[in-house]
Amino acid sequence: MPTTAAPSRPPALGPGHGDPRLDAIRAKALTGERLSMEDGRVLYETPDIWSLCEIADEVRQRLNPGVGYYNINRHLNYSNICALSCTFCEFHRKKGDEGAYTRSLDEVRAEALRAVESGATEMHIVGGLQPHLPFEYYTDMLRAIRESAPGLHLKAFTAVEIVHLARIAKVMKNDDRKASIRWVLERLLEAGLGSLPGGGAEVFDDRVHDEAFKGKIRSDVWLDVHRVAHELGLNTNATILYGHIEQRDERLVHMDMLRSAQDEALARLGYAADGSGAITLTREGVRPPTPAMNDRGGYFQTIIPLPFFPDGSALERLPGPSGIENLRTLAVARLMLDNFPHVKAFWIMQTLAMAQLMLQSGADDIDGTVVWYDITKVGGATTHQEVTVPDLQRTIRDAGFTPVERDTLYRRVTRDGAAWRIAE
Ligand code: V47
Repeated sequence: MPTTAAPSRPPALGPGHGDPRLDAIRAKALTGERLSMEDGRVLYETPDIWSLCEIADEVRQRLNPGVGYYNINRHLNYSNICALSCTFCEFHRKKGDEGAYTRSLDEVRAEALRAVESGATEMHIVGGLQPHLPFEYYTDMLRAIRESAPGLHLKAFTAVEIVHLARIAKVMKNDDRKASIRWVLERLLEAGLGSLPGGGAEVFDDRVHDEAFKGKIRSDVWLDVHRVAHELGLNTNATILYGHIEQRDERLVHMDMLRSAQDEALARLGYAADGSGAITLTREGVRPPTPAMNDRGGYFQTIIPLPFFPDGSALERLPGPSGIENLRTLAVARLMLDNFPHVKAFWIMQTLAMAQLMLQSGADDIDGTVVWYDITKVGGATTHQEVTVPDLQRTIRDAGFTPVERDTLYRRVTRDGAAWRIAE
């Protein structure tokens, strides 16, 4: 049953009409005490959306005071041919379908050069589970980009694709899944992989999985891919795709599973846990991980809540989440994921206007200049999705924050036109 259009929900309270239940939650969040699932339910139920956003902002200001991050990036979708047919996805095609494509290495190289000319620091590379390509296509693709554009950070392949690669390379062993994943990641690393994007997580729940994305990897496998990446020193991101057939409680379970996995990653980097095993970054004196602090990475950088777009998918009958639900979910994610350094309001899916409100409600990042985003197309299939750097900067400044260009690993970038370097 969709959770996004519940008519019985109480109206939001205006400013000054506080929900007293939020006082205790505020105190916990600001002293670095982990919020419980019950706290999460209160955050989802409260009509006092203003206080919720304010508390999320207080936490965000502690972790990332005063700044709004953006980056200059390019998306490369190397193929939309996919062995799966997930009901929520409008991107996938079968070989021979109208509009099906797979990029050649020459096309990939040309795209990388265009990215460099436009000053991009990152290429975000994802595609369908293409059943007709050999494993070498992927390593050759990374090498081709690295050779033509050595400075570009390659954020590539969701956990779902990594498992697909283990299968097409015929190294997938069900009795030692992590070893198979490591085999793939080591080869991709050697070819130039810089980090993993957060896609493919959807909602970590078997019921939702079987109804909406059967055939995709389940939560345990998705988390294993990110665990192995962290063990190898790679940073990764995480997503949650909400507003379709899942319940709000299932979203909270998803967030809880992510923060447990981040506890493991931070413990490996030397962070001390409290008595319950939790490592919160909001405790007094704790500094969020940054590449400058650690010799190596190996943790989740950011959570990206993705609102479901029904149009063109097999779930077109669903309404999709409302603006308030989007704002609420982002604020809840900031508060529940107390060990994630960053929260991203992905403007392509949220819109720039909504991203401004989100910057004031827990988000510290709005993603990048993008150019072409093929997975969901706000405004129709022909929309060229690009904003200029001044657009992004104005969006952030108008929301009350200092725009800061970052690279993929959240290091500050200084630039002179298309030439850039990491700030000291
Ligand atoms: O995994 C698919 C989602 C994801 C729909 O890591 C949909 O920095 C909404 O993961 N409506 C891909 N969402 C996007 C993604 C991402 C985006 C930006 C930054 C980063 C990062 C990661 O898009 C998929 C899936 O969860 N998706 N179909 C849809 N109809």
